[in-house]
Amino acid sequence: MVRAWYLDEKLVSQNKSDPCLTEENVTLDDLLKIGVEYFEFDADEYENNEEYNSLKKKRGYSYQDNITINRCSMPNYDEMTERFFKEHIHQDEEIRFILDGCGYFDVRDTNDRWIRVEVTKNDLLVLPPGIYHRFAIDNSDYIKVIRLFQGEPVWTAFFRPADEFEERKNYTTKYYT
Ligand code: KMT
Repeated sequence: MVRAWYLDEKLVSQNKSDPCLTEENVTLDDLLKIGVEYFEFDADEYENNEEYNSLKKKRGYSYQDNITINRCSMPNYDEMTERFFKEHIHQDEEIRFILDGCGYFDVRDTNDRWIRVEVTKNDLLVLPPGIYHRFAIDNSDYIKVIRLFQGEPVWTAFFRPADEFEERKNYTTKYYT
C-alpha cells in the first residue's frame, strides 16, 4: 500500500534516500487532486491480470520495459540517480509499476510543497504530464520497475524552470484553481 507525506526539506538535504517521514500524511484523494493516480496489482501475477491489461489497453500503454536501479546493476548509476532527483517535468505521463524494492517519487502540490510518495512492490503510479517531480532511491538502493508509455517512449526530462512548456501550462490550468 502506498504511503505519502509532506516532506521536511531540511531532512532531505541531509540524505535524499532517507524516508524523511513526517506526521503530515497525504491521502490518495489528495494525490488525485494534483493529478497523481494510484493503482495496485500483484507484481508476481501481473502478466495475466485482467485489470492490469485492461488499464494498459484503455490508456493506450502500448510500450513496456523494465529497469532496475541499483549501484551494481546500473552502469551510469551516479549520473542517472542524480538526474532522477533533479526537479523536472515530462511532456507525457510517467507510469511506473513497482515489481520489487522501494523508492520515493516527490511531487509538488499546488502550493509548491513537496509530497513524498513511497512506492513499493505492487504499486503503480501515474504522474500527469507537466507536474514537477523527482525520484529518489531508498536506503536499500534497489528498485525494479516496469515503465509504461503511450506509443514510442520519450524519456526527456525538462528541468525546472520549465513553465513555458505547453504541458506545464495545461497542468496548472487544470489543477491550480
Ligand atoms: C524518471 O524519469 O524520473 C524515472 O524514470 C525515475 C526512475 S523509475 C523508478
